[in-house]
Amino acid sequence: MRYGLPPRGSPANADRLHYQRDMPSFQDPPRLFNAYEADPLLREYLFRHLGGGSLAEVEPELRHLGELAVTQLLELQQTDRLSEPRHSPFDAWGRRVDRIELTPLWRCAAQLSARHGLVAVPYERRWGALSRVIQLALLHVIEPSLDVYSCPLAMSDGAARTLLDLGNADLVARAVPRLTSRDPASVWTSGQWMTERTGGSDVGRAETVARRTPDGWRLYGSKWFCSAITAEMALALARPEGNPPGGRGLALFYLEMRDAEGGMNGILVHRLKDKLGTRKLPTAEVGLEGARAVPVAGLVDGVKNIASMLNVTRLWNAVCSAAGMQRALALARDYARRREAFGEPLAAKPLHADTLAGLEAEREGAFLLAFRAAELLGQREAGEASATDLAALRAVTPLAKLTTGKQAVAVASEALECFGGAGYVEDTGLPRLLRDAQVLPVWEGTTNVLALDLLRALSAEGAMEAMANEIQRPVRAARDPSLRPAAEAALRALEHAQVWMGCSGSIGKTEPRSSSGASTGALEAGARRFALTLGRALEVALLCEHAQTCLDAAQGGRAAAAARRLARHGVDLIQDELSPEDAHLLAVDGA
Ligand code: MFK
Repeated sequence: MRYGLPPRGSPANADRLHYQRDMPSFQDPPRLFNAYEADPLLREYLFRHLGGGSLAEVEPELRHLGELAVTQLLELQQTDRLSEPRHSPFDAWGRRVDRIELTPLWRCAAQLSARHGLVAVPYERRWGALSRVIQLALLHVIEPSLDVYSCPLAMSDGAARTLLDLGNADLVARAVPRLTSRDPASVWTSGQWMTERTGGSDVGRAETVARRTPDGWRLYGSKWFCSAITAEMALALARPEGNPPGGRGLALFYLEMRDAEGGMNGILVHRLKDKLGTRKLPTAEVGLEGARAVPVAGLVDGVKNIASMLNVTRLWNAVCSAAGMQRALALARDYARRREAFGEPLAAKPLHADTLAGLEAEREGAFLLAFRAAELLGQREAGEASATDLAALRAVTPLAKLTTGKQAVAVASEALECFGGAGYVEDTGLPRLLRDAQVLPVWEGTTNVLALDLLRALSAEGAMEAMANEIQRPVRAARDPSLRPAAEAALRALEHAQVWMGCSGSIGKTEPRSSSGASTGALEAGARRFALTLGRALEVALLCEHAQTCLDAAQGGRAAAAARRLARHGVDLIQDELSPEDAHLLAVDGA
């Protein structure tokens, strides 16, 4: 189908017809093709991991979703472009109701995602340790057409995982079957209520209080970013009265939005946020005025207890980053074949082709990194992860989130540029790609917060060794001489990262210390460069491994070209010494 059609008979269409009569020629809009069929990397990857038999079982659903993504859903996304969720605090007679009206596509996405088990698949575990990979492959093909309905799905998945991990039997029995239901009529979604005015990254500063009353716990305070406020339940952090400050003094609570009579559970929706992107997603500021809640696992360690949820939503974030890149590139590539400039299609222009090739290399690396994190989580959930795998999962999750989030914004920005002015015009539907990408490095932990999280994760015993193994194993698989330079770039970057962290030789046991003997402050200042170096090294390594299997199966040299190209973009970003001059850059007056 054609991308960018305005609704028939709308004023926009009338304008367009008038415009067309006066103009000598028109631009051919980009077209999208089946999101599964037209993604060779996804197909190769799934074949490599599932083999022909299991892939044949899951392929009809991938094809179906891949088709929906570029037909009805895309059409709805485009015709529905301007609608946004609406909050009605009161009914016509002044009663407080806090009704949220969702967009048509969101209502459709809720049904569709339940029916296709976008949350359920890893809990049904039909494909064993690969169930996560299959769930996220389904997500990958459909996500760019869901208008960020992926957000409530990610949080619901994270809530189910957290409740199961923490093992509160009553809450598991009540919520998990609903969160993982395939029945659109009874399925639940969950919110994740952490952020307060006092802190988004520094969650430990939360001021919401939990008070024990004769009829159970009640929460008082406010939450500042409650995404997908239409959820039926939420996991929230609050400080039981008398607890100490900081993350350890918080406890994790389960609450439901409505009471048994259907009224609000002591929860007020103050307003919806007016955001740069994710505009279909109703994100609310919420007041808690005695909301009934149940402690999930004790009365302390809330931050630690919600970590399972964060790790799942961070994985979703990485897959959504990869999926968004694929959508932006599919549009840009198709447009390059249609759009002529200076006498030939853009695709025939060496500089334009070079730009697209570079973007494709970035997206292939991002895809493989995100799915590596999925493989590891799937192994853990199936009880098949070794201690090394678990350490790798702890590190690869923030690594995948932070690396792919940055790539998603860069690729969306470049892809828009591939359309010239059209990429800057709203009714092409293209600017949304960039706006929605911009949230990916922000929520669920910013790049810097995750870089610090990675440093901490890697300082645990055996963790850096597990990380090193993640990079060395796929590199070893890449035997073809044409892959060696890229594979060696990944290894060199890893070695530099190990030396920089002071881990070379006595991995994991040393206190983090830079190779220059720098202070913890210097280590912290370099954390982002260190993390992105490991992220890119792992992407190149995984691409080399994938390329080798493609070469072995005579599937062509695309993946090998992507590996070489990604390596040429630069892997090692670490700076051994911080320049004392940097202090000048921090001074507002330049002194
Ligand atoms: C498309 C996908 C859609 C995604 C949906 C998004 C919608 C939701 C929108 C939002 O809600 S955005 C808000 C998300 N907020 C964050 O992601 C918070 C970012 N900040 C952090 O991650 C900080 O690092 C952190 C809050 C965890 C720091 O808090 P603390 O109080 O300083 O905790 P600390 O001391 O670092 O960690 C406490 C314990 O938790 C430690 O364990 P121990 O007590 O045993 O030492 C940590 O090791 C553990 N921990 C922390 N992060 C962990 C973790 N364990 C496992 N995995 C982690 N990621």
